[in-house]
Amino acid sequence: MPAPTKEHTNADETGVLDTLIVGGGFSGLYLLDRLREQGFDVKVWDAAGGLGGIWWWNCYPGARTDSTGQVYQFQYKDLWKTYDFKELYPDSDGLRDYFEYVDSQLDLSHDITFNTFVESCKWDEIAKEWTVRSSQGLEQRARMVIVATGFGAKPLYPNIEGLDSFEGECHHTARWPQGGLDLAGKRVVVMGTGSSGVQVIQEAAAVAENLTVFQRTPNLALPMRQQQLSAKDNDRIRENMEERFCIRDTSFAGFDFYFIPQNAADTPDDERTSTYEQMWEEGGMPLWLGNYQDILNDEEANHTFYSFWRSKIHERVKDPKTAEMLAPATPPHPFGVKRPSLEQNYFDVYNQDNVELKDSNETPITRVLPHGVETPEDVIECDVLILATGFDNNSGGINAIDIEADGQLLRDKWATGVDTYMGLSTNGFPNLMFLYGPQSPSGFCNGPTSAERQGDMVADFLGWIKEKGISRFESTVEVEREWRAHVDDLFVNSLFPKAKSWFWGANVPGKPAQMLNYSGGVPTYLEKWDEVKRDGYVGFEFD
Ligand code: N01
Repeated sequence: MPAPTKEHTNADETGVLDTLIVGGGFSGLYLLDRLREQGFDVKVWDAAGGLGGIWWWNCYPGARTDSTGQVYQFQYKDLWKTYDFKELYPDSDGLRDYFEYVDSQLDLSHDITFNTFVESCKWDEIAKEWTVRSSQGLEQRARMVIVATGFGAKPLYPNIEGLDSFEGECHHTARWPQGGLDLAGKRVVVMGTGSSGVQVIQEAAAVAENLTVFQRTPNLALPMRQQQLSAKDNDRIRENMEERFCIRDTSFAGFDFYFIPQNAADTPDDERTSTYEQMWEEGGMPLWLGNYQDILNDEEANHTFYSFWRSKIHERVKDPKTAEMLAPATPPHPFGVKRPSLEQNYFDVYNQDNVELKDSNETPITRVLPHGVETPEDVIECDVLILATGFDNNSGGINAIDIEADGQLLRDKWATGVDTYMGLSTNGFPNLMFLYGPQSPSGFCNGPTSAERQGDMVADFLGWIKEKGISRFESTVEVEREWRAHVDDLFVNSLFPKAKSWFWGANVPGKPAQMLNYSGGVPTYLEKWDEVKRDGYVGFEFD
């Protein structure tokens, strides 16, 4: 691995950086490295206390990827050739170890300031630069700002009376104590059964004195099929990684598999069931984004998989009432239009005497008391209250920053809906770009794939800007209107509106209902950008 060749500097002689990147997850790190290599003076500011972005924050018991480590890593610079994952699906400690490894190879943290929450970015039209301030009072001027805060930077807290009065341990999964919290022998309540909920529930069920889970919508979770990996396993896996990376760059969601090029609706029942059985044994995300090609568009086709899934869950859960709550006869929504999680023993824990499932539509938590939670039926005493209630996804982390240009705040511009050009930029806010931003493939794209492919798009674009001596760029209103219409059009013509999901902001009370994730697939997205680039970055205006 070559040592970084660029001599790192803080800024030019006037104290202005070329680029400040907000956020040091996969996307921010990749861009940092690419821009450094292009000779940019670039820094990253990150609110986290260490590397890894969302994997630094999400350190709750059981936090782990829903993608195999092999596809959930950087492809570039052959970093994958010399790193061994200990598990097929690494946990947050495993991910932190991976980021340390990347840092040891690329010396990224040299240019990152941690524990630095960016509070504001203000554009100066005369100087053509941004002034960025942190909540701790740091200030930095930069010609360009890249917001790479990820899709889950802003935790969503439920609005429940008395939450502040709780005298036990109350934590959002994404703000879990860094030193850990022992759940052994505790009385635990978990609110939420999304990916974070499923994972923390599995761990809490194993050690808690008792665990009460509040479910609002069943999670149509899929088997993970976790494996421990030896050095030999890693060597074997690496043998065809080149091929898998090629698929990663050309598949719908940036994973190493494609949809089955056949409709479930046109497949004979026996054949379809046997395919489902085989995929079920293999487990993982192919059951979602590598299933029959019509599964996310045709409700009848979709239902064939839902029925299969439901029968599998009912086989595992002994109490019929609980089984029905987890996997109801009437689907809560079509399969896969809300992100399914991967589980190891999630459904089995409901067979344990110490675990109880509550339907929060019928018996919601109405009030939090100092020593428990109150429902219309009873009071549940508890020591630990876990809020696995998700995020103000996609736009929440960006809107948490006072991004201001020409007297306008970005969050005000977006108050009635997000407008971007391919999820990368927005009119009225020059020299500002987003990575993994709203209206990009984001929620439908494997994180590292997006980090690298979108990172390349942005790095090439910024390199071109520099080469041309351009001091100001801004995308136009027309192109962002077209992009929004395109994203919306894909959405209304799909099954996605049938689930209240974070994909379109439906999980956040009062948030405008709008698709925030480009659902046209990564290859189409990349092709569209190729056209933009080929035509001289059409859609942008330059000074
Ligand atoms: O959040 P979520 P998450 N009253 O929004 C419930 C990624 N991720 O942190 O479904 C009652 O999915 C809410 O109910 P409902 C991954 O992309 C990945 O779990 O809205 N309930 C839901 O059950 C994932 O999709 C990994 O009806 C309330 C839960 O809380 C995304 O992050 C791990 C409520 C929130 O689920 C978000 O996952 C973790 C209320 N007021 C996360 N408010 C891996 O890769 C919310 N809920 C492994």
